[in-house]
Amino acid sequence: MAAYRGALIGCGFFAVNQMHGWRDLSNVEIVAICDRDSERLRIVGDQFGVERRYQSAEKMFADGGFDFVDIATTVGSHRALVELAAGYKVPAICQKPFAPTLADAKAMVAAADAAGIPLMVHENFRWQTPILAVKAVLDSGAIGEPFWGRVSFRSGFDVFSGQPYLAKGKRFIIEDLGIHSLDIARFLFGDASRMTARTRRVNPEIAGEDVATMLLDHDSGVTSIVDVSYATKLPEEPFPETFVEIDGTRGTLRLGKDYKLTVHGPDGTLQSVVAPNLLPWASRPWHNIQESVALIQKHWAERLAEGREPDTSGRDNLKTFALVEAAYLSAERGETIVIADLL
Ligand code: NAD
Ligand code: 89Y
Repeated sequence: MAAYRGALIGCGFFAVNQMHGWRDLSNVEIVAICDRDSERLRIVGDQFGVERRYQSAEKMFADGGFDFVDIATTVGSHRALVELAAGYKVPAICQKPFAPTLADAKAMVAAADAAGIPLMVHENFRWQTPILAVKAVLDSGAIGEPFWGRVSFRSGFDVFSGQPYLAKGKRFIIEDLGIHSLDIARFLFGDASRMTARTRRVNPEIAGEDVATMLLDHDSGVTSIVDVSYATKLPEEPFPETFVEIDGTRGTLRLGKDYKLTVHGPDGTLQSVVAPNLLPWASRPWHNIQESVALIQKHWAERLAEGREPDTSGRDNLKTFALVEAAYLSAERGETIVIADLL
């Protein structure tokens, strides 16, 4: 028997990656799955050979027999499902966006704390191989102290065919994708204290904003720009690559197209390719995201074993989520938002 028996709720578009990631971990076995939709339940159950299948999360928890739950549903159900897990004292992973509002997210962290369970947000972009490579360069001191940075995701990829709900929400790119870019900015430059943002909707066929430009003041002294767009038609489509630019006191770092990393310092210029691995079940161009799913799940299992809080815990994610809220508020009011006022 595996060291950890898991249950997964939400057998949709993205959960298949999570199921593959769990299958690759020798000490984890997914023993039960749940989806309201019987067809999705059947497809994923058959593909991964899971016998215990539920259309009701309540019933699955009542039957029990698992050590953690992986919540892979869309945002509307996250709070209820995390609170359900807390009620049964079952450690939980929750997909991003953590919650519809910061108030919901705070309540979820409080529920997990009261139950004494670990709670991790599946904030996987900081686990991408190229982003880990950027962080390693920063930590090595090769470019000195960073004072300016840019985290940029600009694409014209059709995300709506796989995730049609993305076209319908009042909020789109900041909540869906910018949330990852903001988390990367926190991962690289530390927590931010102030946010100024501007948004636009370019695509007339969707309800929310598809372009956002955000300016952040980090406590470390770094000023960063986080810019995201799904309205950018480039000659070569970079989806889903995040580009990074960092200026430091001793040099510069640039992560560009096709995972090319250039590090320039007092000793010269080093160029390398920090491409993600193409896992056997992965497919281009998603392989960068897919590998980060496997890596964050490994991190979860390690932290469960050590009894330590995961890096992207619910508590940590409140600080990323506050940046999302602040960006919408700033764009709406045309003002700079102080993050501490939200937390
Ligand atoms: P989806 O709509 O394809 O799948 C969600 C599934 O959950 C559906 O099959 C639905 O029937 C089921 N469901 C919803 N509420 C339920 C409930 N209360 N009980 C049981 N089943 C329920 O959505 P998706 O595209 O797979 O996205 C799921 C989540 O993953 C979203 O929050 C999305 O933002 C996130 N996501 C994350 C990444 C990433 O890289 N981290 C990438 C894509 C999507
Ligand atoms: O939902 C989004 C995510 O988290 O990563 C990419 C995505 O699938 C579309 O923007």
